Parts: sequence; structure tokens; C-alpha cells
Amino acid sequence: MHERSFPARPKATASRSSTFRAAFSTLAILAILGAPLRAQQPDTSTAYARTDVMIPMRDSVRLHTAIYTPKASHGPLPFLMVRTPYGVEGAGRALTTSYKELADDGYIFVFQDIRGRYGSEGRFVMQRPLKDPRDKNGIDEATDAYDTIEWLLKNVPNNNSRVGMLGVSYPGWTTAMAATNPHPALKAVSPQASPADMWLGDDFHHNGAFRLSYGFEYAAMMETSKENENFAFDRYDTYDWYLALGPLSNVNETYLHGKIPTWNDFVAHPDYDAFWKRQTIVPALTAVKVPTLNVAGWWDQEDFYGPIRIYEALEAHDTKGLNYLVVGPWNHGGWSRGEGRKLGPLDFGSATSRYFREKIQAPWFAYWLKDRGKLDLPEALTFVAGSNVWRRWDAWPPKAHVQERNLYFHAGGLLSFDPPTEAEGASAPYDEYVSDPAHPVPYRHRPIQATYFPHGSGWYTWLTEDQRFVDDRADVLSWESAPLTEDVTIAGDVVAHLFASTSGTDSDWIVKLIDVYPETHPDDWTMAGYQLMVSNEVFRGRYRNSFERPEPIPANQVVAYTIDLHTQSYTFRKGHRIMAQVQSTWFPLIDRNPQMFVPNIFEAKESDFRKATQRVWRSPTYPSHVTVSVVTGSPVSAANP
Ligand code: PG9
Repeated sequence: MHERSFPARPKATASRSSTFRAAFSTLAILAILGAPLRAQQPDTSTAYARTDVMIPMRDSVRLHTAIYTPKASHGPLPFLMVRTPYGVEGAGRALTTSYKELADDGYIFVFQDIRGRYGSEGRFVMQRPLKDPRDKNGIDEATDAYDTIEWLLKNVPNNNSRVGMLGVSYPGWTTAMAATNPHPALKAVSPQASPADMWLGDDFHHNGAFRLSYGFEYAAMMETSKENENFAFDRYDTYDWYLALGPLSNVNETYLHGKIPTWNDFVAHPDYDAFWKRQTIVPALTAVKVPTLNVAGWWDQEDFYGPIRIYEALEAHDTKGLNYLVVGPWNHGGWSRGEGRKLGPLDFGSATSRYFREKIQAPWFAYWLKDRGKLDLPEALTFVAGSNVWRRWDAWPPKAHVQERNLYFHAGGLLSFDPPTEAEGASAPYDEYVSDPAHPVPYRHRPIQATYFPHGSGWYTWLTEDQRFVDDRADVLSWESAPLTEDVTIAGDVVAHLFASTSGTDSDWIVKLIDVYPETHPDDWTMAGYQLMVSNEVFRGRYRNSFERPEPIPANQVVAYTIDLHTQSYTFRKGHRIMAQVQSTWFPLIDRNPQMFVPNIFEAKESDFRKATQRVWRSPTYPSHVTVSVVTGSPVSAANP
């Protein structure tokens, strides 16, 4: 294919010097590299030639698209397409990094700005919902992908009539959306860290608790202009900034002035209403229409719920064995860059990201798009951190060779597989703390840089931070097991069953499952006593009976909460301890709950915020515990590189 074959590149769509903020693969990349927001990115790909086109959609809106074709002659090639809201100027560089293995194989790469972003026409709508199927003139990300594919097949010479799609996070979601109503030429997809439901578990809320720092910063970044624009904080430690902000009503009053549609949606839709139900992709996942490789990272700070939920929803309809899951020891998009041997202070002993790109992702697309090789993928492939091996599973969560066991909270801060007895709780069958919204527990070490702070932010690795930084807080409770006498490997779902009371009428409950390293750690002294979060989640108490209709919590009554801590495959090594932790603030990751019921927390007043005394119960009647699935045999084979 040659530049001549395409319509001329429109002026508006950009010289190479236009703004760029890398993340057509993931937002994280540039921030990690510390590149300034408006830096010029040289296109370092030399083996491919780039052509920019404006592709018309069915409603005449034109989408800016960069097409990379190999300079050397090849037979007909398949397309690999990434549809992104983050700009496509750096796509060429990605062919030598994130997509190197694929680029070496030879594809026609297509990078497209979605509607209303960067060089594309039309209006950007945050996570635009799927159109009503009865609306013949409607558009959505699936129709835009469809129309683009139709155009590519007709206009790009030397293609083999097959298309693959992939992407991390937002581009992962556009991939998943394209597969809901796919063009017949779409033959394989890999949605990676795709959100599935922004109210239940992904970027913007978890179980109704609002992800303040991410929600605010992301909405402002995306909707201040067509191109990414970071909110200008006036200080380095955003913990201070968010605390000084006061109630969320000050956001529009003082900073956004009603100009950021997504923020206005947060305010107008605090509960799980029709707005969020229209946006979630899950109801559309009624069939596996395209072979799907779902990818997730155990320490993904943005979208871990999504890829697992998408896998699970598709799996219920996977009659032909076309739906697969890979979960590795990665942060958000970690598999698409670097070696993946380390994350924060953790060393996984092998190059897990390179392994994924070379041995899983490249063969996946070659198999479906080039008829090359055979597909050597189990139903689920997970990395078991702790023992640091890849494992192949024939179902996820595993159905055989695992046993559900409960880790119970006991008096004296003890955690054990034995249930509590009457005797141990004789004086007080609970542990308690005072939660004060004026002094919320930081979710990570301070200073807490802005999420996309251009000179490096702790955001990307916060899930792996040593939890000892909250040790001295009286508003964090911990229960810890004795040192393990043998390795304990868990595989499958992790669920907290909390029996808790509050003196207030609303409350957040945050539960963490933690691996406590032994004090003697001869391999690496910096890890002695380390407290590594293995699973975690927040639950906003007002939603305990219904996500749609919040209710006050009856003050001082014990209430049972089931909190999904998602899924894990992890080995707690012999000599380590297992810890469970409970707290009621996680700031500014999660907005402060006033702890007094108000109809809409986005409209709470300063005077609504109250201290509350929280009790976590641990008696035979109210046995708070965390349920894990312990691996009992060797059902699985190792699959190490
Ligand atoms: N986590 C980002 C995101 C995806 C979808 C919607 C909103 C945010 C991202 O990295 O793309």
C-alpha cells in the first residue's frame, strides 16, 4: 500500500508535531516515561510507512486514522486495529515497543482517534453506550469499528480480508464493544484491561463508592479539550488538595463550573441507575461472536474488575471454546511494555510481559488472522505470584482441586482458619475504631502525586506498596495469622463476609487481604516484614440492600456485608503470615463518606460529615471472615517460559 492510495491527510488532523499523549495502548505509558504532556514524538518505526486518512462513518462524521503498512513487500496481510481516545501520533513508536512482536510478524496496523478526540470529527461521549438496536441511524463504538473495517477492506490494497482488534483500557473497551456487533471480517480480538461497569467495579466507582481522584482527574483530562489536558493542581501532595476541597459540591462551584459532562453525570447519577446500566457492556455480552483473548493484571490500579467480568459474562455463552483469559502480575497495561520482571519492589523471577507478548499475544493473532501455528492456550492462564509460576487452568475460577476455606477474625488481632469461640469474645466480641472524615486514611504513601503527574506518579504501583505505612493508625484494624507451616496457594474467588456496626447512618468498609513477609528475608532485606496487598475492595454501606436505592444504615446494629474481593491466584509462602485489614476511609482514592446518610453524597454539606465509631464483629454469631479457595492438589501444570 502506498500513501497515494489514500485520500490526502487533512490539515486539521495534524502534523506530526501536534499534541500527543501516548496512550493509544495505555494512558500509563507516557506518564511512566515522564514525557511532558505536549512533547513531540518522533515516529521511530522504520519498517513501516504511515498514511493518515479521514474515514467516513455512516453518519458522515470522519474519523482520523493512521495506517501503517510494511515497507518491504509482503503477501496479503491482516489488519490489526486500535481505536483510542488518546491520540495516534505515537503509534509508530509503539510498533517498536508494545507491538514489536506483532510488527515483526507483519500486519497492516490501523490506529484511529475515536469520535470527538484528537483529529476525529464528531462529539466525544465518555464510554458512549451501545445504540438501541431499533435505531437504524444510531452510532456507537461498534458501528464506528464496523464502518472503519468496511472502508479498510475496500480501500487498503494487499489485505487478506481479516481484521484483529486489541487495546488496553479505553482502547480495550472499544475492542470489546466492536465485538458485540462485529463486522464479519473481525476474526480475533484482545480486550485488555477493558472496563465493564464503571459503577460496580472499574475506574469511576467500586460498589458505589466514588473513586474521587481518578474520576475527577480523568474527567477533567478528557473533557477540558479534544486532547488530553491534565488538571493543574497547585500542590504536589494531592491528599492535601482533596482534603482542602471539602465536600464534592465544591468541585463544580470552584473548579469545573459545570463544564465537564462526565463530572456532571457523576453528580446527577450517584446510584446505580439507568444511566450506568445503559453504559455497562455486560448485558451485550450474550454470545462469543469473535474469538476473544481477555487480559488482566493482578495489580491493575484502574480496571481489574472489567476484564474478569467480561471473561465471565462471555464464558457463560462460550459453546465453541473461543473465550480465553490471561492474568499476569501486572499493573494497568503492564503486559504491553517492558520486560515485566518487576513491579514496584516485587520480582517475579521472569520476564512476564515479554512472555505474554511473544508467546501468547503474537501467536494468538497469527493463529486467527494468518492461519499460523496451533493455539496452545488453556482456558485460563494465570501467574501465581509468591511461587512465581504460570499455571494453566481448565476453568476460571477453578472448579476442581480447590477447597473453599474461611479465614476468621479473632480476639487479639489473630486470623485463622478456625471459627471464633464464645469464650474468646466474652468481654467484647468485636474490635473497634473511630473513623473521622476530617482525617481520612491515605490510600498510599504521601505525598500522593496527581494520577498523571508528568514527572512520575506513585499511582502506577500503589497497589504493591508496603501496607505498614498505616500500621500506626488507630482507625485501621488488622488480624494476622501465625507464620504458615507450609505454602498456601489460593486460586479463584476471594470474598469478605463482614459483620459490622457503625454509630453513624452510612459508612464505607474497606477490606484488604495481605501477605506479610517474614522478618528474616535473606534473599532481600528490603522485603523483610513487607505487607503486600493481594486483594482489596471498598463497599459503600448505603448500598448493602440495593445498588439502585441506597438506605441509611441502622446505627449501632450489626449488619452483614458480603464484599467481593474479586479473584486471585497467589501463594502465601511458608513462614509468611496472612493478614486481613479493615478501615473506613481510603483517601483520596475514594471520596469521604459523610458517615451520616444523605440522599446524594455529591451534594453533601461540610456539616454532614461526622466521626463514627465502627465495630467489626468476631463472635460465633457474627463471625467476620474472608473466604478463599485453597488449592488442594496439583490440578494444573506449570507453563513457565
Ligand atoms: N483506565 C482508563 C479508562 C478507560 C475507560 C474509561 C475511563 C478510563 C484508561 O486507561 O484508558
